[in-house]
Amino acid sequence: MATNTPDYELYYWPTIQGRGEFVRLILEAAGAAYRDVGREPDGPAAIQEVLEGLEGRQPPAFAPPVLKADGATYAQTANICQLLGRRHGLAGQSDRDLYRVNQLQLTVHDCLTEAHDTHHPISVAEYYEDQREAAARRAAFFVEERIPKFVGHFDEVLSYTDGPFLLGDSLSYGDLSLFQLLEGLNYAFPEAFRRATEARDHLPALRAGVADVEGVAEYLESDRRIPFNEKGIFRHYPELDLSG
Ligand SMILES: N[C@@H](CCC(=O)N[C@@H](CS)C(=O)NCC(=O)O)C(=O)O
Repeated sequence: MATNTPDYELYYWPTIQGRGEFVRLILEAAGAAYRDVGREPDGPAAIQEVLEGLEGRQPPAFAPPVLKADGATYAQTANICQLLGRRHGLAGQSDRDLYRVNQLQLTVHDCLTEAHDTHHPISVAEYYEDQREAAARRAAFFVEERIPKFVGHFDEVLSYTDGPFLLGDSLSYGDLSLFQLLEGLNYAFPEAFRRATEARDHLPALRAGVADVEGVAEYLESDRRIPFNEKGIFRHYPELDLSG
């Protein structure tokens, strides 16, 4: 949501959802005013500056996404999500809630990393096409063993309240991130995801509940939501999915 007086600046690659999407979803759900700087004409140069800590006395960040808030820069997706979640009432009511949400967030990131490594098991610096053999081996374990294990875990975690969210009817930033992960798995590995979720009651309610949040619903329909594509973390290569 770009306005003249943004509260936040997000620095992330302009053509993919990637890890930036976990940040965007919180900003959109919160109705926060932000600039998606990477998508502006001088975005790549701005990202480089913020990564190198060239703006004032900011320490460098290892990799995007980076969030600028109140003149300070913050990196690491889970860290940014927690910062925004706490500021915008999306982190529960207590320390116990906060750590529970963070636990979910970090598990989402564990799965995210494994999903990424299916198409880049050897090196992020090389093309998928140059590591296809290793990718096929890696992906086979992911779709057969890891997707069912993660998905089963998330469903069970959600079963401890009346739902639809981790903390019951109170949305947290962990729910937004779990939503994004599930959308991504569904895009990249539709057959494995279908099989892993067919007997799961709580995940469909979570997905529907998040998609129905006012700011999220509007965002998902907007052109600010970059479609999934084969440059991002969740890539649909049919040869890496289970066969139907
Ligand atoms: N753990 C970091 C990982 C950041 C990361 O890997 N960013 C990717 C884009 S999604 C990147 O540009 N990495 C560049 C690199 O690792 O050299 C986070 O969650 O923010």
